[in-house]
Amino acid sequence: MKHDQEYMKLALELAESALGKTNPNPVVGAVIVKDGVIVGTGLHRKAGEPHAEVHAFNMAGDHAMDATLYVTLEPCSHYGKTPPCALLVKNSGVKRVVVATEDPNPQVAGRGISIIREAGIEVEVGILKKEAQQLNERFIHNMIHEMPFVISKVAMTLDGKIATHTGHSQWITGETARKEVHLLRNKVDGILIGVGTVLADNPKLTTRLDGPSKNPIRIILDTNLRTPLNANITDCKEAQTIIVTAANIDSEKAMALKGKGVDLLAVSSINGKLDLKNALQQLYKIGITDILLEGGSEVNASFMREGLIQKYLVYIAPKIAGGANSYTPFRGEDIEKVDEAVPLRFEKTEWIGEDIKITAYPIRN
Ligand code: AOF
Ligand code: ZN
Repeated sequence: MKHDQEYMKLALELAESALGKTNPNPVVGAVIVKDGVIVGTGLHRKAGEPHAEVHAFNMAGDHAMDATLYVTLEPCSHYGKTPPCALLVKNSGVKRVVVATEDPNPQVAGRGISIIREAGIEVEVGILKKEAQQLNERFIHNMIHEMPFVISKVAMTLDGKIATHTGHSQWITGETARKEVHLLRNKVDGILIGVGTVLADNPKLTTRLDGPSKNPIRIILDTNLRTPLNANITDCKEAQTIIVTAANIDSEKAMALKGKGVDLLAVSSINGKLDLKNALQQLYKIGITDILLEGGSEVNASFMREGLIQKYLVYIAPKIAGGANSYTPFRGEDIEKVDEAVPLRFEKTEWIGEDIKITAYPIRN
Protein backbone atom coordinates (compact mmCIF):
# COMPACT_ATOMS: atom_id res chain seq x y z
CA MET A 1 0.00 0.00 0.00
CA LYS A 2 0.96 3.63 -0.44
CA HIS A 3 3.11 4.93 2.46
CA ASP A 4 3.90 1.41 3.78
CA GLN A 5 7.61 2.01 3.28
CA GLU A 6 7.51 5.40 5.01
CA TYR A 7 5.84 4.03 8.13
CA MET A 8 8.16 1.03 8.19
CA LYS A 9 11.12 3.38 7.86
CA LEU A 10 9.90 5.24 10.94
CA ALA A 11 9.54 1.94 12.80
CA LEU A 12 13.11 1.03 11.79
CA GLU A 13 14.39 4.39 13.03
CA LEU A 14 12.68 3.84 16.37
CA ALA A 15 14.30 0.40 16.59
CA GLU A 16 17.72 1.73 15.59
CA SER A 17 17.73 4.24 18.43
CA ALA A 18 18.07 1.34 20.89
CA LEU A 19 20.94 -0.45 19.12
CA GLY A 20 23.38 -1.84 21.67
CA LYS A 21 20.92 -1.40 24.54
CA THR A 22 18.66 -4.45 24.04
CA ASN A 23 21.17 -7.34 24.01
CA PRO A 24 20.55 -10.27 23.98
CA ASN A 25 17.23 -9.20 22.46
CA PRO A 26 16.80 -7.68 19.00
CA VAL A 27 15.96 -4.03 18.40
CA VAL A 28 12.33 -3.67 17.36
CA GLY A 29 10.16 -0.68 16.44
CA ALA A 30 6.39 -0.47 15.93
CA VAL A 31 4.09 2.20 14.47
CA ILE A 32 0.27 2.12 14.45
CA VAL A 33 -1.50 4.16 11.79
CA LYS A 34 -5.22 4.91 11.60
CA ASP A 35 -6.69 6.87 8.65
CA GLY A 36 -3.29 8.34 7.81
CA VAL A 37 -2.59 9.44 11.39
CA ILE A 38 0.15 7.91 13.54
CA VAL A 39 -1.75 6.91 16.67
CA GLY A 40 0.90 4.78 18.37
CA THR A 41 4.68 4.33 18.35
CA GLY A 42 6.90 2.08 20.40
CA LEU A 43 10.26 0.42 20.62
CA HIS A 44 11.89 -2.30 22.63
CA ARG A 45 14.26 -0.46 24.95
CA LYS A 46 15.89 -3.15 27.06
CA ALA A 47 15.72 -6.93 27.57
CA GLY A 48 13.14 -7.73 30.23
CA GLU A 49 11.10 -4.63 29.43
CA PRO A 50 7.93 -4.61 27.28
CA HIS A 51 8.22 -5.31 23.58
CA ALA A 52 7.78 -2.57 20.96
CA GLU A 53 4.16 -3.53 20.19
CA VAL A 54 3.11 -3.16 23.84
CA HIS A 55 4.28 0.46 23.97
CA ALA A 56 2.65 1.24 20.63
CA PHE A 57 -0.73 -0.26 21.64
CA ASN A 58 -0.63 1.48 25.02
CA MET A 59 -0.24 4.76 23.19
CA ALA A 60 -2.88 4.03 20.56
CA GLY A 61 -5.59 2.90 23.00
CA ASP A 62 -8.97 2.69 21.21
CA HIS A 63 -7.46 4.17 18.06
CA ALA A 64 -5.96 0.75 17.31
CA MET A 65 -9.40 -0.39 16.09
CA ASP A 66 -9.22 -1.01 12.31
CA ALA A 67 -5.72 0.49 12.20
CA THR A 68 -2.55 -0.85 10.57
CA LEU A 69 0.39 -2.03 12.65
CA TYR A 70 3.89 -1.68 11.20
CA VAL A 71 6.48 -3.74 13.03
CA THR A 72 10.13 -4.32 12.13
CA LEU A 73 10.20 -7.90 13.44
CA GLU A 74 7.54 -10.59 13.47
CA PRO A 75 5.52 -10.30 16.71
CA CYS A 76 6.62 -12.99 19.16
CA SER A 77 4.51 -16.07 19.89
CA HIS A 78 6.17 -17.34 23.05
CA TYR A 79 6.11 -16.64 26.76
CA GLY A 80 9.58 -15.25 27.46
CA LYS A 81 10.22 -12.52 29.98
CA THR A 82 7.04 -10.99 28.52
CA PRO A 83 3.83 -12.54 27.10
CA PRO A 84 3.36 -13.16 23.34
CA CYS A 85 2.86 -10.02 21.24
CA ALA A 86 1.02 -12.05 18.59
CA LEU A 87 -1.88 -12.52 21.08
CA LEU A 88 -1.87 -8.80 21.85
CA VAL A 89 -2.05 -8.04 18.11
CA LYS A 90 -4.76 -10.66 17.59
CA ASN A 91 -6.96 -9.06 20.27
CA SER A 92 -6.13 -5.44 19.45
CA GLY A 93 -8.69 -4.80 16.72
CA VAL A 94 -6.12 -3.89 14.03
CA LYS A 95 -7.15 -4.93 10.56
CA ARG A 96 -3.77 -5.10 8.90
CA VAL A 97 -0.24 -5.94 10.05
CA VAL A 98 2.89 -5.14 8.06
CA VAL A 99 6.02 -7.02 9.16
CA ALA A 100 9.52 -6.26 7.83
CA THR A 101 11.07 -9.63 8.56
CA GLU A 102 10.46 -12.93 10.35
CA ASP A 103 11.87 -13.60 13.81
CA PRO A 104 14.70 -16.19 13.48
CA ASN A 105 14.28 -17.13 17.16
CA PRO A 106 13.38 -20.87 16.96
CA GLN A 107 10.72 -20.24 19.61
CA VAL A 108 8.95 -17.89 17.17
CA ALA A 109 10.06 -18.55 13.53
CA GLY A 110 6.79 -17.87 11.72
CA ARG A 111 4.42 -18.84 14.54
CA GLY A 112 3.71 -15.19 15.42
CA ILE A 113 2.65 -14.47 11.83
CA SER A 114 0.51 -17.64 11.72
CA ILE A 115 -1.36 -16.71 14.93
CA ILE A 116 -2.25 -13.29 13.51
CA ARG A 117 -3.20 -14.62 10.05
CA GLU A 118 -5.34 -17.39 11.53
CA ALA A 119 -7.24 -14.72 13.46
CA GLY A 120 -8.34 -13.32 10.08
CA ILE A 121 -6.06 -10.28 10.12
CA GLU A 122 -4.31 -9.37 6.87
CA VAL A 123 -0.53 -9.77 7.24
CA GLU A 124 2.08 -8.58 4.78
CA VAL A 125 5.70 -9.65 5.28
CA GLY A 126 8.85 -8.27 3.64
CA ILE A 127 8.53 -4.47 3.51
CA LEU A 128 12.11 -3.10 3.96
CA LYS A 129 13.24 -6.62 4.80
CA LYS A 130 16.90 -6.06 3.90
CA GLU A 131 17.14 -2.97 6.13
CA ALA A 132 15.39 -4.77 8.99
CA GLN A 133 17.70 -7.77 8.74
CA GLN A 134 20.78 -5.57 8.64
CA LEU A 135 19.62 -3.72 11.74
CA ASN A 136 19.33 -7.01 13.60
CA GLU A 137 22.39 -8.68 12.04
CA ARG A 138 23.80 -9.39 15.49
CA PHE A 139 20.58 -11.01 16.76
CA ILE A 140 20.05 -13.03 13.57
CA HIS A 141 23.62 -14.37 13.74
CA ASN A 142 23.13 -15.28 17.42
CA MET A 143 19.91 -17.18 16.69
CA ILE A 144 21.34 -19.14 13.77
CA HIS A 145 24.85 -19.93 15.04
CA GLU A 146 24.57 -19.61 18.84
CA MET A 147 27.81 -17.64 18.83
CA PRO A 148 28.64 -13.97 19.35
CA PHE A 149 28.66 -11.65 16.32
CA VAL A 150 32.32 -10.69 15.83
CA ILE A 151 33.23 -7.26 14.47
CA SER A 152 36.84 -6.75 13.45
CA LYS A 153 38.07 -3.19 13.88
CA VAL A 154 41.22 -2.08 12.12
CA ALA A 155 42.94 1.33 12.08
CA MET A 156 45.64 1.46 9.42
CA THR A 157 47.67 3.76 7.18
CA LEU A 158 46.94 4.04 3.46
CA ASP A 159 49.60 1.36 2.89
CA GLY A 160 47.96 -1.02 5.35
CA LYS A 161 50.17 -0.66 8.41
CA ILE A 162 48.85 -0.67 11.97
CA ALA A 163 52.15 0.04 13.74
CA THR A 164 55.81 0.74 12.96
CA HIS A 165 58.45 -1.98 13.35
CA THR A 166 58.87 -0.90 17.01
CA GLY A 167 55.16 -1.43 17.61
CA HIS A 168 54.48 2.31 17.88
CA SER A 169 50.91 3.06 16.83
CA GLN A 170 49.73 6.20 18.61
CA TRP A 171 48.01 7.45 16.66
CA ILE A 172 47.27 6.11 13.21
CA THR A 173 43.78 7.58 12.81
CA GLY A 174 42.48 11.02 13.80
CA GLU A 175 40.50 12.04 16.84
CA THR A 176 37.06 11.58 15.24
CA ALA A 177 37.75 7.97 14.28
CA ARG A 178 39.20 7.23 17.71
CA LYS A 179 36.13 8.64 19.35
CA GLU A 180 33.97 6.44 17.14
CA VAL A 181 35.76 3.39 18.49
CA HIS A 182 34.65 4.35 22.00
CA LEU A 183 31.07 4.66 20.72
CA LEU A 184 31.45 1.14 19.36
CA ARG A 185 32.83 -0.20 22.65
CA ASN A 186 29.83 1.39 24.33
CA LYS A 187 27.50 -0.81 22.27
CA VAL A 188 29.09 -4.27 22.39
CA ASP A 189 29.05 -6.92 25.12
CA GLY A 190 32.71 -7.88 24.73
CA ILE A 191 36.03 -6.60 23.42
CA LEU A 192 38.69 -9.15 22.51
CA ILE A 193 42.49 -8.99 22.15
CA GLY A 194 45.39 -11.42 22.34
CA VAL A 195 47.90 -11.54 25.20
CA GLY A 196 50.55 -10.21 22.77
CA THR A 197 48.71 -6.88 22.71
CA VAL A 198 48.42 -6.89 26.51
CA LEU A 199 52.20 -7.37 26.76
CA ALA A 200 53.01 -4.79 24.06
CA ASP A 201 50.52 -1.99 24.82
CA ASN A 202 49.12 -2.71 28.30
CA PRO A 203 45.71 -1.31 27.23
CA LYS A 204 42.76 -0.62 29.55
CA LEU A 205 40.12 -1.39 26.89
CA THR A 206 37.55 0.74 28.68
CA THR A 207 35.03 3.05 27.05
CA ARG A 208 35.99 6.69 27.36
CA LEU A 209 33.23 9.06 26.29
CA ASP A 210 32.11 12.45 27.59
CA GLY A 211 28.69 11.24 28.74
CA PRO A 212 27.63 8.08 30.58
CA SER A 213 28.98 4.91 29.01
CA LYS A 214 29.25 1.18 29.48
CA ASN A 215 32.42 -0.92 29.49
CA PRO A 216 32.36 -4.11 27.48
CA ILE A 217 33.70 -7.28 29.11
CA ARG A 218 37.41 -7.52 28.28
CA ILE A 219 38.29 -10.90 26.79
CA ILE A 220 41.95 -11.86 26.53
CA LEU A 221 43.15 -14.88 24.55
CA ASP A 222 46.08 -16.18 26.55
CA THR A 223 46.95 -19.85 25.90
CA ASN A 224 49.72 -20.08 28.50
CA LEU A 225 48.55 -17.47 31.04
CA ARG A 226 51.24 -14.92 30.24
CA THR A 227 49.10 -11.94 31.33
CA PRO A 228 51.16 -10.06 33.97
CA LEU A 229 49.47 -9.67 37.35
CA ASN A 230 49.98 -5.92 37.14
CA ALA A 231 48.50 -5.51 33.62
CA ASN A 232 45.82 -2.81 33.40
CA ILE A 233 43.18 -5.32 32.33
CA THR A 234 43.60 -7.25 35.61
CA ASP A 235 42.17 -4.25 37.44
CA CYS A 236 38.51 -5.29 37.49
CA LYS A 237 37.04 -2.33 39.38
CA GLU A 238 35.85 -0.58 36.22
CA ALA A 239 35.26 -3.50 33.89
CA GLN A 240 35.05 -7.28 33.99
CA THR A 241 37.87 -9.36 32.48
CA ILE A 242 37.76 -12.91 31.15
CA ILE A 243 41.00 -14.65 30.23
CA VAL A 244 40.46 -17.47 27.77
CA THR A 245 43.19 -20.02 28.30
CA ALA A 246 44.31 -23.61 27.74
CA ALA A 247 46.50 -23.52 30.85
CA ASN A 248 45.67 -25.21 34.13
CA ILE A 249 43.22 -22.84 35.76
CA ASP A 250 44.07 -24.13 39.23
CA SER A 251 47.74 -23.15 38.92
CA GLU A 252 49.30 -20.55 41.18
CA LYS A 253 49.20 -17.87 38.47
CA ALA A 254 45.57 -18.65 37.75
CA MET A 255 44.70 -18.35 41.43
CA ALA A 256 46.48 -15.02 41.68
CA LEU A 257 44.55 -13.70 38.66
CA LYS A 258 41.28 -14.96 40.09
CA GLY A 259 42.19 -13.30 43.38
CA LYS A 260 42.24 -9.99 41.50
CA GLY A 261 38.71 -10.62 40.20
CA VAL A 262 39.66 -11.92 36.73
CA ASP A 263 37.49 -14.76 35.40
CA LEU A 264 39.19 -17.64 33.62
CA LEU A 265 37.60 -19.65 30.83
CA ALA A 266 39.30 -22.90 29.89
CA VAL A 267 39.02 -24.07 26.30
CA SER A 268 40.69 -26.90 24.44
CA SER A 269 43.60 -26.21 22.15
CA ILE A 270 44.38 -27.56 18.71
CA ASN A 271 48.10 -27.84 17.82
CA GLY A 272 48.95 -25.48 20.66
CA LYS A 273 46.38 -22.88 19.55
CA LEU A 274 43.15 -22.10 21.37
CA ASP A 275 40.02 -23.55 19.79
CA LEU A 276 38.44 -20.21 18.87
CA LYS A 277 35.09 -21.63 17.83
CA ASN A 278 34.75 -23.39 21.18
CA ALA A 279 35.79 -20.18 22.96
CA LEU A 280 33.06 -18.24 21.12
CA GLN A 281 30.45 -20.90 21.88
CA GLN A 282 31.31 -20.75 25.58
CA LEU A 283 31.30 -16.95 25.60
CA TYR A 284 27.85 -16.97 23.98
CA LYS A 285 26.60 -19.36 26.67
CA ILE A 286 27.57 -16.87 29.36
CA GLY A 287 25.63 -14.12 27.59
CA ILE A 288 28.11 -12.38 25.28
CA THR A 289 26.20 -11.67 22.06
CA ASP A 290 28.70 -9.46 20.24
CA ILE A 291 32.43 -8.86 20.36
CA LEU A 292 34.66 -6.12 19.04
CA LEU A 293 37.89 -7.75 17.87
CA GLU A 294 40.76 -5.30 18.34
CA GLY A 295 43.82 -7.41 17.46
CA GLY A 296 46.74 -7.98 17.31
CA SER A 297 47.51 -9.19 13.85
CA GLU A 298 47.92 -12.88 14.71
CA VAL A 299 44.62 -13.04 16.60
CA ASN A 300 42.92 -11.11 13.79
CA ALA A 301 44.34 -13.51 11.19
CA SER A 302 43.20 -16.59 13.11
CA PHE A 303 39.63 -15.30 13.39
CA MET A 304 39.63 -14.22 9.73
CA ARG A 305 40.98 -17.54 8.40
CA GLU A 306 38.56 -19.57 10.50
CA GLY A 307 35.60 -17.57 9.16
CA LEU A 308 34.74 -16.25 12.61
CA ILE A 309 34.50 -12.56 11.67
CA GLN A 310 31.03 -11.37 10.62
CA LYS A 311 31.83 -7.73 9.89
CA TYR A 312 34.90 -5.62 9.16
CA LEU A 313 35.26 -1.95 10.10
CA VAL A 314 38.46 -0.60 8.57
CA TYR A 315 39.60 2.96 9.22
CA ILE A 316 42.18 4.20 6.71
CA ALA A 317 44.33 7.17 7.69
CA PRO A 318 45.80 9.52 5.05
CA LYS A 319 49.41 8.61 5.80
CA ILE A 320 51.96 6.14 4.52
CA ALA A 321 54.30 4.31 6.89
CA GLY A 322 56.27 2.09 4.49
CA GLY A 323 58.85 -0.39 5.77
CA ALA A 324 59.09 -4.16 5.45
CA ASN A 325 58.79 -4.68 9.20
CA SER A 326 55.82 -2.49 10.03
CA TYR A 327 52.85 -4.43 11.34
CA THR A 328 49.84 -5.24 9.18
CA PRO A 329 46.33 -5.94 10.51
CA PHE A 330 46.13 -9.61 9.50
CA ARG A 331 49.35 -11.62 9.70
CA GLY A 332 48.96 -15.40 9.93
CA GLU A 333 50.26 -17.79 7.32
CA ASP A 334 51.43 -16.62 3.88
CA ILE A 335 49.27 -17.60 0.95
CA GLU A 336 50.56 -18.56 -2.47
CA LYS A 337 47.82 -17.25 -4.72
CA VAL A 338 45.47 -14.27 -4.51
CA ASP A 339 42.61 -16.75 -4.97
CA GLU A 340 43.26 -17.91 -1.40
CA ALA A 341 42.46 -14.45 0.00
CA VAL A 342 39.27 -14.19 2.04
CA PRO A 343 36.71 -12.52 -0.24
CA LEU A 344 34.82 -9.50 1.09
CA ARG A 345 32.01 -7.24 -0.09
CA PHE A 346 32.35 -3.52 0.55
CA GLU A 347 29.04 -2.37 2.01
CA LYS A 348 29.79 1.27 2.70
CA THR A 349 32.53 3.93 2.62
CA GLU A 350 32.39 7.07 4.76
CA TRP A 351 34.57 9.99 5.79
CA ILE A 352 35.22 9.98 9.54
CA GLY A 353 37.02 13.29 10.12
CA GLU A 354 40.14 13.10 7.93
CA ASP A 355 39.99 9.29 7.73
CA ILE A 356 37.98 6.91 5.56
CA LYS A 357 35.97 4.08 7.03
CA ILE A 358 35.09 0.97 5.05
CA THR A 359 32.39 -1.39 6.27
CA ALA A 360 32.79 -4.83 4.70
CA TYR A 361 31.23 -8.27 5.03
CA PRO A 362 32.82 -11.63 4.24
CA ILE A 363 31.35 -13.40 1.24
CA ARG A 364 30.46 -16.93 2.29
CA ASN A 365 30.21 -19.60 -0.35
C1 AOF B 1 8.57 -8.78 19.56
N1 AOF B 1 8.70 -7.47 19.85
O1 AOF B 1 9.85 -5.76 20.68
C2 AOF B 1 10.88 -7.88 20.67
C3 AOF B 1 10.75 -9.24 20.30
O2 AOF B 1 12.35 -12.49 26.85
P1 AOF B 1 11.37 -11.72 26.05
O3 AOF B 1 9.95 -11.95 26.44
O4 AOF B 1 11.70 -10.24 25.98
O5 AOF B 1 11.47 -12.28 24.56
C4 AOF B 1 12.62 -12.07 23.80
C5 AOF B 1 12.42 -12.63 22.41
O6 AOF B 1 11.28 -12.00 21.81
C6 AOF B 1 13.58 -12.34 21.47
O7 AOF B 1 14.52 -13.39 21.46
C7 AOF B 1 12.87 -12.22 20.12
O8 AOF B 1 12.59 -13.49 19.58
C8 AOF B 1 11.57 -11.56 20.51
N2 AOF B 1 11.74 -10.11 20.53
N3 AOF B 1 9.60 -9.64 19.73
O9 AOF B 1 7.49 -9.21 19.16
C9 AOF B 1 9.79 -6.97 20.40
N4 AOF B 1 12.00 -7.42 21.27
ZN1 ZN C 1 6.88 -9.70 21.64
